[in-house]
Amino acid sequence: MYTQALNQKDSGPQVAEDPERLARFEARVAAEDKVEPNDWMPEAYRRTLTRQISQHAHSEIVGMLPEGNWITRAPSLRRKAALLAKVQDEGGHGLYLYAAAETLGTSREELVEQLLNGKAKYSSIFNYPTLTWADIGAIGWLVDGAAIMNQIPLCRTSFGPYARAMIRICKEESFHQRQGYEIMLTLCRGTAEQKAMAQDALNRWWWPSLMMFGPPDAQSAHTDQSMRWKIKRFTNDALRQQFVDATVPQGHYLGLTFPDPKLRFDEATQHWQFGEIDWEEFRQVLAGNGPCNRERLEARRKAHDEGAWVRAAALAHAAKRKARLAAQRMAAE
Ligand code: FAQ
Repeated sequence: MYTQALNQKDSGPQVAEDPERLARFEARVAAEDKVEPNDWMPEAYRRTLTRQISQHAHSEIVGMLPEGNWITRAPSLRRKAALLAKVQDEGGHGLYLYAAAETLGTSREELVEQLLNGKAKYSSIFNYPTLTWADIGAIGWLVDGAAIMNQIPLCRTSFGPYARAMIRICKEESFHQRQGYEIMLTLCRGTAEQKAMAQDALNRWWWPSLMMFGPPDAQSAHTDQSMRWKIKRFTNDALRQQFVDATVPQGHYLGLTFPDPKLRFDEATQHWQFGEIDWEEFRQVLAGNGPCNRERLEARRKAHDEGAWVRAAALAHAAKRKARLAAQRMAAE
């Protein structure tokens, strides 16, 4: 039932909830009490969390692909070791998040199936190609930087397992962001050719990074309800603005120029104002027409098929272990 509902809007099929239970639930959320898997929760709360957490998990897993492309070509052993560790962390984040989503009643197999059959979304950002080594710097600096801005507030999200998973994830993301910025700094202090490579990476990753925060608030289907249930703590536009304010001075420190002629600091609001985001590009990427959508899903499907024997072996091992433990218990009784 939950799986069927996963891709429907929260405003979709409404389950008539018991008003008293609903009021008690809303009072708990308002009092900053954490909701735990065995607690009663409205179906729409379960549905939107399953949607958000599983899409987040898929993003981590698909997000390993653009960087994985550079592990064999990292310019030194130190860079290779750091990138390898980062990509492994992302695999780990996906696993914590699938585990958190499973506590809401949908199995990991079903969630993965939704990714592989194209029904579930994953972050738009991972449908762009990594053309040069500087892209690895730009991903760490901008993509992980945007991810942290969005995810720090999720450490206080109302659903306990998601909030707890996010604490560790955010610590690791912070290392990822720094390693990216350090790559950019090294390139910007290098030769003119290296600095040009860093500038080109910023030019290509800036706008897609701003799109990571999701559609403008006025067009966001889920923000209002998710804010009321304290799943989201800030709106998409508020986080996007925080990211721009934090990142623009970092780019200027690198000596780089942002690909936005309208970018300017507004003394009155103390915020960086930025130009119009190309939401048509965002819609196209979500519709499967980004530069790498097909390639990413094909890579995931191939990895899933090639990993079938690992899953079968793990299940067989678990079954043998369970039988052995049961036999030992029987013998001891
Ligand atoms: N891409 O009503 P809203 C990372 C969809 S992890 C694709 O605003 P919501 C780590 C949205 O799902 C990056 N789809 O939705 C890393 C919904 O569609 P649906 C992932 C998007 O949920 C770094 C529809 O548009 N992070 O980067 C996107 O309230 C480096 C309407 O949108 C998370 O998932 C998008 N950018 O707010 C890994 C964080 N934006 O489901 C490797 C957790 C929106 O109705 C390397 N998620 N959509 O069919 C969130 O905070 C929220 O889900 C938002 C969207 C803010 C992403």
